[in-house]
Amino acid sequence: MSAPQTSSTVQYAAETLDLAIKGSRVYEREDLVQRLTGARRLIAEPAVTVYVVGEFKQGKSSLINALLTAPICPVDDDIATAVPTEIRFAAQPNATATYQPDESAGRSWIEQIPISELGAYVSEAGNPGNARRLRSVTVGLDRQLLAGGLVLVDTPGVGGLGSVHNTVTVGALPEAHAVIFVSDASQELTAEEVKFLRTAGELCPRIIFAMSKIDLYPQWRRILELNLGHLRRSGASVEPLAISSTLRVHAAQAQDEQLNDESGFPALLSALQRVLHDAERLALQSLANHVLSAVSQLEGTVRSKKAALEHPERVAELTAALETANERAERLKAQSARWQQILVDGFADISSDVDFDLRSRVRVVLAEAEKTIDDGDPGKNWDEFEQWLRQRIASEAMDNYALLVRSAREVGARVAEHFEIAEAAITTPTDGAAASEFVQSIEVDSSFAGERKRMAGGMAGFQKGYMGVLMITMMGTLTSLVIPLPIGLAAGALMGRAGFKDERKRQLEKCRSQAKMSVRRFIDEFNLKAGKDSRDGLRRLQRDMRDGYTQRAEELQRSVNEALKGAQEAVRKVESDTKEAQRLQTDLDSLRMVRSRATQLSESPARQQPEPRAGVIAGGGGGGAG
Ligand SMILES: Nc1nc2c(ncn2[C@@H]2O[C@H](COP(=O)(O)OP(=O)(O)O)[C@@H](O)[C@H]2O)c(=O)[nH]1
Ligand SMILES: [Mg+2]
Repeated sequence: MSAPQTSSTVQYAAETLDLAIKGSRVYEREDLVQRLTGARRLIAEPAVTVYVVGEFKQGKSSLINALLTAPICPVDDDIATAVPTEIRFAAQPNATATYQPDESAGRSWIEQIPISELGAYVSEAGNPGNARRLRSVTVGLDRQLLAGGLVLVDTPGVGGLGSVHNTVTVGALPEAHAVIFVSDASQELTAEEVKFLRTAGELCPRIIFAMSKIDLYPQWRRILELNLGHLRRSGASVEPLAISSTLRVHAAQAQDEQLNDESGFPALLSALQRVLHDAERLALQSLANHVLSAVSQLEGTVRSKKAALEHPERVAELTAALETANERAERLKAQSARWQQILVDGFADISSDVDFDLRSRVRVVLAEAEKTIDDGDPGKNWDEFEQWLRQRIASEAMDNYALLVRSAREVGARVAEHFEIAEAAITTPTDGAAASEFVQSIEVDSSFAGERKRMAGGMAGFQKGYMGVLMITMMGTLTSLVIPLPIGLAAGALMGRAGFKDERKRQLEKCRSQAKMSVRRFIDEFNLKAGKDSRDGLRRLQRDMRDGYTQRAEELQRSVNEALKGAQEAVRKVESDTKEAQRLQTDLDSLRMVRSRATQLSESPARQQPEPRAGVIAGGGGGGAG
């Protein structure tokens, strides 16, 4: 549901978009109308997603409740969150549960649930082991904090960061705007947490580290100091904060401003405001680029019409220049275009790199696993071993996924770069006859191609199109695979050692080789499925990028053709209608006005969000990270 807050900048952007759509309609450019209409989503339904992650019991759910000053997410010593819970704005409070797709039906389904019964759905106590087979729960609340489009996601964190459950969260990170990583002040960050933070930083642009429960641990400043050292050494880039959800709740009850400052929440709220602010700025820039692109194309048509009308004697020259541009646009669409080659080769490379990386990682785990089996007794510590193996594999899979995302982004940026160079050559033909004053007169403002923020073109589309599908299916793989328990030695061991030494040894060897066999089966299966998942994901991604750019190339060609048609028609009108020339000039003036509005939008800082108020306690302000 869309948020009720509309700032004047967003209003201005919406009006600018409407003007551009109107212009495209006048020139019967349904393709541009469609693109611009689609771009409205950027401002109409802002969703700024922030994942709250961390090991289990660190205070993630409490943090969300304290942010909202409402007991939404179940918290208790024994209640753990079992299902990702999404909290977003809704004028009418409501909650819905999304179920995992049915084996037979193959589609996920949704059910309304009473907010008061949330615990029965999202908590480990109410829904043990996620027996209800929920995929996620969404809660809509009419809180001011959420009104700007902020979506908070409470995650399970069951079974550790590198766990199978957590892969669902990891898969979603490339689409998240920020992550709040929660770890309490009872001890330093573990090696696993530091590793997670580093990898998460590769997947998501902004990581906030909230060290929690500072009310409970008087030595929290020292722990924070140590943690900052660990993070510096690991090269993880995070914003550290120290918070206490308990103090925040007390502060809200007592309306105590000073206590609220002590809770560290004002600093957390302003960090969130910055996330919202950046997201809005990116959305406005992206919207402005769409408008600029459409305006440039329309201007090309209008200018060539006008030029032909005013200088009929030089139409041949103009036509020749436009025909060259047309050929270029045709080539840009062809499979032999440079950007297409980069896309195809780039993705082929990623596919083999990612595959190789995964295999190497898994081989290391396999060697570790076999050594563990050789050194121990699989019959005795199989449960722990199994859990260790799953964690190791899931953790390696996460790093492998980070490699995939990083490489795909790099190829995406290179494709965008080459496409834009070619695009600029079409909109500003420069060679041969094209250097004439005619071409000057039809030249669209080339500053557009140069100025454009690359991220807002190719990358924004890429990020949107990218779903964390890989990891979700991977999770299916990992949970469905049951390592068969080897016939234990427990009974034999109970018989005592004396007299049975050889027999015991023989049985132990047998057990070890069975254990190794089942580990290999597990790993083979994992390799097979994970390999297929990443290949499928990459294929989808590549197709989306190819389709997106092909569409842009077609648009461009259509623009050049319209310009060509316009020039030819204009010259047929022998009367050299001054009225027509005037009308075209008016159109050009309108387009220039839309252009300047869009330029202004892409340059202006986004609106200042009104400070969120929780009770009477204002967000914003300093304090917190001592
Ligand atoms: N003293 C104190 N306890 C907290 C704080 N935040 C969370 N807790 C407690 O820590 C436990 C785990 O909290 P929870 O939010 O469920 O953790 P999660 O598993 O990470 O979501 C609960 O017993 C909370 O009451 C805090 O700021 N101060
Ligand atoms: Mg929780």
